[in-house]
Amino acid sequence: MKLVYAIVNNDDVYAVSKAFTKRGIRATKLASTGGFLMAGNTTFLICCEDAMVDTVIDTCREHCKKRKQYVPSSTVTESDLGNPYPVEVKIGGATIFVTDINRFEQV
Ligand code: 2BA
Repeated sequence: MKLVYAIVNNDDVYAVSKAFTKRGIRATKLASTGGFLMAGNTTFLICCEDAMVDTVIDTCREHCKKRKQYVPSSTVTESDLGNPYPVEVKIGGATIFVTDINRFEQV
């Protein structure tokens, strides 16, 4: 079994949740915050059979959009402190980690 962590933009959460449910994928949603932009995002925890992992990733790929955002250049590098122009940051789709599960119990 695997545990998939999928960090998803809040704007994509509804579509991803609906698609997981339709495909029989069980998930827990955690409210999370990106360390860089310090904006809210959502982390899905999905424990599933190994054979299901690709379906989980494909579902995220289908429903998570890539976005651009502009941030002050001083956010990105200390050497740019004097630069008045914002810097483009590309966000997402989803950021996904897959880990092994040693034991799964529901008691
Ligand atoms: P944030 O940390 O708020 O990052 C948002 C976007 O800002 C990132 O998009 C990336 O394009 C950019 N970014 C992040 N750190 C940067 C830096 N030091 N310099 C320049 N640009 C930077 P994504 O890569 O798509 O990440 C979206 C969200 O996924 C992140 O939000 C964070 O919550 C999570 N994430 C991404 N990579 C991670 C990792 N290696 N470990 C844990 N969480 C991660």
